[in-house]
Amino acid sequence: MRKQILGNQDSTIHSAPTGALDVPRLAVALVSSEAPGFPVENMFGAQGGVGGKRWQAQDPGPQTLVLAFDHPQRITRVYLEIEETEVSRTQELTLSASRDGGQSYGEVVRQEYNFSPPGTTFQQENWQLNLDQVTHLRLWIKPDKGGGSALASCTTLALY
Ligand SMILES: [Ca+2]
Repeated sequence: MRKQILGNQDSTIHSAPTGALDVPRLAVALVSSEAPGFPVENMFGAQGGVGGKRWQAQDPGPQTLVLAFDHPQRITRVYLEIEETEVSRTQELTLSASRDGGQSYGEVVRQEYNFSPPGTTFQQENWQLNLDQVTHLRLWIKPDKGGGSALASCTTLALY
């Protein structure tokens, strides 16, 4: 049974952005760590933008999120938001896709981004892709290339 409690204000928070794949319904998320109050669901809700609810890692260092889809998906665009208001850091990120049930992955995005608060605090990406038959999507984030104790986080990951 799929149900919604109409009196529950949280019920709208986890609905996907308009037009995006409904990731919570289509996939199982495997995440390397999750801080209390910053669950991975916050990446897939409609509430994004500056100050939006986010996922945040429990521990410093590299983190991996794998989305294992119930059925293979076509993905033509990935939209990502990451906010950092406190620490200057160079973040490394890769996005990889598997078409064979997670046995092997091909890298589709590799990127570095410099956060420099208070000037540069909000990363926004819109990657045009052409992926078919995706069984698993893997996001790897190393929050600080310099090896500092920064925490990985992500405000929005929307798939189209
Ligand atoms: Ca969010």
